[in-house]
Amino acid sequence: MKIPVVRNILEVNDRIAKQNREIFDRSNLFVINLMSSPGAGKTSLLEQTIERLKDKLDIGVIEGDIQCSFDAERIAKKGVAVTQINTDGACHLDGNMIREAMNQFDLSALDLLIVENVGNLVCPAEFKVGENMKAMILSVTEGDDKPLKYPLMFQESSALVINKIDLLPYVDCKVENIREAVSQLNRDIAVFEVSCKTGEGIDQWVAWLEKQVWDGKINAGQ
Ligand SMILES: Nc1nc2c(ncn2[C@@H]2O[C@H](COP(=O)(O)OP(=O)(O)OP(=O)(O)O)[C@@H](O)[C@H]2O)c(=O)[nH]1
Ligand SMILES: [Mg+2]
Repeated sequence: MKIPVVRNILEVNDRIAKQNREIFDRSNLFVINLMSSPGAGKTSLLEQTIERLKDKLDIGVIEGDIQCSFDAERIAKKGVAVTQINTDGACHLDGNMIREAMNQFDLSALDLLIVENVGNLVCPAEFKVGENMKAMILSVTEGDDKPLKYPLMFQESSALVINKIDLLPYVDCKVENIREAVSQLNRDIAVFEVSCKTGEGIDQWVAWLEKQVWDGKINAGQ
């Protein structure tokens, strides 16, 4: 008897992610997959971003966490639609999880859907969810050696947000070293230096993101 074996989990996931993307495209919805290590500042960046963009764009957020709904509660306070996924141990989101969560939104009423992935510097970069682009955060407390030690996420991302620059005087991390390493891995990546605590640099990131959304919508409409 021939037993079928699904050899490539990533291949199956890619197929589901592609279907998700087709659904998002039909709603002319731009989707960003936001990734980082635990605690680098994903939810903090979302709070700052939503504050500045919510009068210009209709935004929805999918929060991915192993457990709890703390982050979804923080985002709900900003007055945008949010759904929490609890992965129950899985260290990344995948296409199937997003398929479930996206049904909770009126997709055609949204311009931008932001997926906050599970905090992890490795696995989320391997699993597409149907996004238009991936973006990542590296906080300066993690160290400037991280791009070369964990290259995939830096290679896959369209934007790198270097966060917690208010802490630079206290940590042995040089932003020039991060920039140098990242430029070796991904020449096209847009790099921003921000502090979600002081607000420094956030406007530049938000302006770039808003442009991506409108450009994406124009391209989808053509
Ligand atoms: N000093 C400083 N602290 C920050 C900054 N950004 C975030 N934090 C703090 O870092 C901690 C983690 O921030 P979160 O936004 O929850 O990080 P996260 O990446 O969403 O975390 P997970 O979802 O658990 O992976 C919180 O205590 C934030 O207040 C920053 O720019 N400067
Ligand atoms: Mg978070």
